[in-house]
Amino acid sequence: MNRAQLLELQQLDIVGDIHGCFDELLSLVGLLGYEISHDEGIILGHPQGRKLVLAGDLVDRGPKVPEVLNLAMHGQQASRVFSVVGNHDDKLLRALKGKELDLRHGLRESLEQLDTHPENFRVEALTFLESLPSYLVFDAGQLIVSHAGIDEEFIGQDSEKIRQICMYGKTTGEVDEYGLCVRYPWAEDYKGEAMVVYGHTPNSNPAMLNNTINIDTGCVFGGRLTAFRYPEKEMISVPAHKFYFSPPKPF
Ligand SMILES: [Mn+2]
Repeated sequence: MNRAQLLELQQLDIVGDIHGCFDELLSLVGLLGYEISHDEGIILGHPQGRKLVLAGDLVDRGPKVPEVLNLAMHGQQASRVFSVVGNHDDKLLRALKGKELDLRHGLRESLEQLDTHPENFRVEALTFLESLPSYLVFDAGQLIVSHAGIDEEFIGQDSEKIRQICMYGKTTGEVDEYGLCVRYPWAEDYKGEAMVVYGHTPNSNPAMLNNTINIDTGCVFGGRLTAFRYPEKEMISVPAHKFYFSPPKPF
């Protein structure tokens, strides 16, 4: 396994698509019992040693992308926060490397916010985004966190193709009435023993199916930011402080 990482951790709080919603993230981790330095915007620890896992799409669309990146980067260095790559994180990485990309769907907001930060912060952000694994495996293989989900056959492996599926998911080849590629409902086919926690597609409520759970509740679109607590399998969420960005389609 190269960019998929195996960790023996067992007490986790997994948070879906943050998209720059830093204030909601701080409220949520506060409710989860983490000790926070509000001045520095970082997590100092958890009394029970719990770890925070960010399920990708940390950036784009929302108001405080650099703050979310700072918390994730600091947390990674301190082994308190673990993150997987999402399609938006990958796109921002490519933009920071100088690639000309479509600035719609929130990339413009990320770049504008990062522009107000010193050059060394952008370099640190680039290095961090580049380091993100395709997916993470926890609890001796019983729990997988992957931004857009993962097929059972790919668990334990990694490749460029698998990384793309973890970030973007698969599509059916059809286009819906909003002009968007129809996402393949991979969870309907999932029969694995490992629980898969993912995001990528916003829902009004967390969606559980076949030992998978989608915890993207569309915070940046005025929904909620949700954490899935493992192994308790409980959910806790906070409402978005405002409607930050129009969703590509209603959810
Ligand atoms: Mn996504």
